[in-house]
Amino acid sequence: RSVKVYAAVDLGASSGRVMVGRVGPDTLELAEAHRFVNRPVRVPEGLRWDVLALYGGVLDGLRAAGAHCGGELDSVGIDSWAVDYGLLDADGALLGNPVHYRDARTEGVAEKVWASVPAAELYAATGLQYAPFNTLYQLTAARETRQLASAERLLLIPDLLTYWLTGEAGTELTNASTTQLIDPRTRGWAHEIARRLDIDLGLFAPLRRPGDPAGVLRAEVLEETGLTGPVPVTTVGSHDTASAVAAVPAVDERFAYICTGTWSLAGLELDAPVLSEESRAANFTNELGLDGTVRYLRNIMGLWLLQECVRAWGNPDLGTLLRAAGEAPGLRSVVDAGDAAFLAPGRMPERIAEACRVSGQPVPETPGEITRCILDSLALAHRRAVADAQRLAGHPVDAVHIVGGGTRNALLCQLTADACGLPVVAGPAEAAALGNVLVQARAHGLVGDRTDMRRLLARTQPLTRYEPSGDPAAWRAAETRLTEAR
Ligand code: LFR
Repeated sequence: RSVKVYAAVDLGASSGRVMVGRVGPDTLELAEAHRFVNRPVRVPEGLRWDVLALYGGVLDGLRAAGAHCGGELDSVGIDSWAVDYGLLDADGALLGNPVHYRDARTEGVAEKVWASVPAAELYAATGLQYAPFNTLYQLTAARETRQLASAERLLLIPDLLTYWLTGEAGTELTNASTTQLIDPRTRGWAHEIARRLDIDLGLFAPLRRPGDPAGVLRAEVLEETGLTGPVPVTTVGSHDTASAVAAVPAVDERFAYICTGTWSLAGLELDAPVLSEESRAANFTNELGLDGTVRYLRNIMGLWLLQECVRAWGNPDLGTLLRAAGEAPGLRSVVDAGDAAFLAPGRMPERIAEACRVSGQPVPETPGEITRCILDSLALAHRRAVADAQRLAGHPVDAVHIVGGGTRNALLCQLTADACGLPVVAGPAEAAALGNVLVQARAHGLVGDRTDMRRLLARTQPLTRYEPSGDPAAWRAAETRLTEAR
């Protein structure tokens, strides 16, 4: 067959999906085989992922994917959000439900870590922006627990699911780079940091890289999904953002990207990390991408702000809400969409109103006004990240690519073009799944290097272009207002 069929398992914070990708020399088609909710559960000990439900969704999805190709899948790849993990005992059994990165256990932990390794030293060695949920802080928070004491293995979420599917344990590098235990210069473990923080790197399985084989589906999995074996599992950029960046359809190197979804991850693809003190102060991260590239980016709260409001409002129609936001006056009030104060779930409309009140701005009242405040604030955060990244890395850009779920939000794309003063190319929406599929196809010799992958995307995927419009002075003024309010 000149066209091969790959299944991409792509797990997001609110839903999981299994997509079927068909790839050939001039073909790149993606179809959704199965989508399921990912609902974190609050139990007395805290906020947890329902990882068995996720695995069940993956199996259902693989069965559905098989229905697209007569049970003959050429390979499977898995990506998910970053930083979280499951612990296994010596028998390989899962010890408890993986803790959600929004769980409160990491509150106040950073100060303890920095008492052993000062924040500046930590940045110079790992290149990761401060986020309370980085695995390093989670492991420090868990230090005294019996669960960690009895653990023999730590598997990041996509690695855990791969282990259940194949029986083989590994640690995928792009996702490992979000633990804050990897040195972005050597692309290997940061042994000295781990030693000083008393973190046992022996818990991690050996590193593997996108494109490496990760085993074959176990006989029981074949039986349960009706697939015809052998079905290889291929290591992809298992951090969803790494897969999404791989699927940015850029035609040259002068681009910035914004991966939009629950988060906005805005930045550049570089050959080497930027580890300056200025970069640390600007809270930029150096995660790893395909082929040893560096994803130099900032985490911005993203559409989480809107998702949480929509949940609080009882799930009104999104189209109607966005129309109301489009009609509401622009740049009336803005909040800092990078502020960790918005990390935890709950009471989001009130928290946004409060942030406007304390910074002396008009308080948005209707859902339309609050939505406009969120989208203006996100666009402003995108503007700052794109400008700061160019300056700090000395890497100028001519265009901003928006990929991921936010590409479906035309108002957000236009506001981002206006705020950045640059053309925005929006699409593909399913970037993580496409990056996942393309890395599998590349491992099987169907596409060439990263540039070939991007060319194939640019040729085959529908993209929308937004030209900057509006008043640049209004965005400058809003930025000043926000800086002064901090
Ligand atoms: C996006 C993402 C971000 C990561 C956050 C938490 O889905 O993977 O890149 O910072 O989730 O894991």
